[in-house]
Amino acid sequence: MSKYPQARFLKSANAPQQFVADTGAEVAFAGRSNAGKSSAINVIVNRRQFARTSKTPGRTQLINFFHLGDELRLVDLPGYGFAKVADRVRRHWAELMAEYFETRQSLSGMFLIVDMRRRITPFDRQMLAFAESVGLPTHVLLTKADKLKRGQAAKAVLEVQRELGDAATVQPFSALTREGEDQARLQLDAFLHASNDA
Ligand SMILES: Nc1nc2c(ncn2[C@@H]2O[C@H](COP(=O)(O)OP(=O)(O)OP(=O)(O)O)[C@@H](O)[C@H]2O)c(=O)[nH]1
Ligand SMILES: [Mg+2]
Repeated sequence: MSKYPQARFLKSANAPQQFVADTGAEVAFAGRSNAGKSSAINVIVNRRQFARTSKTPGRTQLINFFHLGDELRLVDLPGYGFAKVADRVRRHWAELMAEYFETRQSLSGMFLIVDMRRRITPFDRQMLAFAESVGLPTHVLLTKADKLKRGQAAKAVLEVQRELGDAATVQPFSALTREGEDQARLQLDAFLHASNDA
C-alpha cells in the first residue's frame, strides 16, 4: 500500500507561471541527471512508475509537482549535469531553478539525490548553495547503495557527512533494495510538517 494514499501527479512546469499555487508545504527532490531522483520518489511514495524513470539521462526536463496530502507536495526537479545538453537548455534550467528557489514560499526542505559512487559533484555544491542562500534545510540521499560493498558504502556516507558538516543530513539509500526508505519518509514528513509547527 502507498504510504501516501492520496498521492497523485499534479502538473509539469517549464516556466514560473506554470508553478502550482504556492500554499501549504512542499519538498523538492534535486540531483544530477540519472542520480536516481525519480526512482527514489517511487520508493518513498511506494508506487511503481509514479515519477517516470529512464535509462536516458536528462529525461525529466520539467519541474513536476505531485500532491501527497492536504496542501502537501513533492516536487521532482529537472536533473542537471548532463553533458549533452545545449547551452540554451542549460541557461533555461539555471533561470528556472533560481526563480523556483528564490520565490517559493511553501518550499520547506530539499532532498538532494547523489549517486553514492560519484560522491558530491560541483553541480551538487551549486544546489547546496542555492538551498543555503534561502535557509532551506537539506537531506542527502546517497543512493545506489546496492552497487557498493557494505564497507565501501559506509565509508562513502562518512566521507560525505564529513564534507558537508552542518550543511545537510546524509543517509544511504537504494531504490533497488529499498534500504533507507523508512528514514527517508521520516525526514520527508519532518520537512513537510515543520512549517506548520513553527
Ligand atoms: N542499482 C540501482 N539502480 C538505480 C537506483 N536508483 C536509480 N537507479 C537506476 O538509475 C537510472 C536513473 O534513475 P532515475 O530515477 O530515472 O534518475 P533521475 O535522477 O530521475 O534522472 P533524470 O530524470 O534524468 O534527471 C535508472 O536506470 C534506474 O533504474 C538504485 O538505488 N540502485
Ligand atoms: Mg527523473
